Amino acid sequence: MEDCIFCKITRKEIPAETVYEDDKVIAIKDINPQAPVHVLIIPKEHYDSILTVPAGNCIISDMHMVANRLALKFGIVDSGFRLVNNCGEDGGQTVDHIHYHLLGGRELTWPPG
Ligand code: DGP
Repeated sequence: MEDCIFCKITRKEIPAETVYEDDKVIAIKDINPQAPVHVLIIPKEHYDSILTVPAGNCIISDMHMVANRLALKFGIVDSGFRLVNNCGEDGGQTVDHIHYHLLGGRELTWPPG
C-alpha cells in the first residue's frame, strides 16, 4: 500500500524505533505512548483491519507470539499487560493497517475510555 504509514515504516521509508523484526512482523515503539511499555505489533503484509485477514492465515497467531516475546523482553509478564486491537472508527482505529498495541508497565484501568 503506497500511502500507508505502517507500510512505509515496514519498508524503512520513515523512521521508527524498532524493537523486534522478522520476515513477517515488525514491532515499534508507539509515537504517542500511553504506558511505560507501548509497542505496536504490525504485520509486514498489509491488511486494513482484523476484518480483512483471511480465515486460516497465521499472521494473527504470529503477532500474538511476538507480543509474548516482547512482554518477556520488557519485563511485564509478572505484573501483567494488555494486548489491544482497535477496529474501525468507534473502536478507535486511526491507522488502517492491522496492528496490536502491547501496553504495560503500569496498572491499566477497565473499562477503557
Ligand atoms: P490505532 O489508533 O489503534 O489505529 O493506533 C495507531 C497508533 O499508531 C497510535 O497509537 C499512534 C501510532 N502511530 C501513528 N503514526 C505513527 C508513526 O509514524 N510512528 C509510530 N511509531 N507510531 C505511530
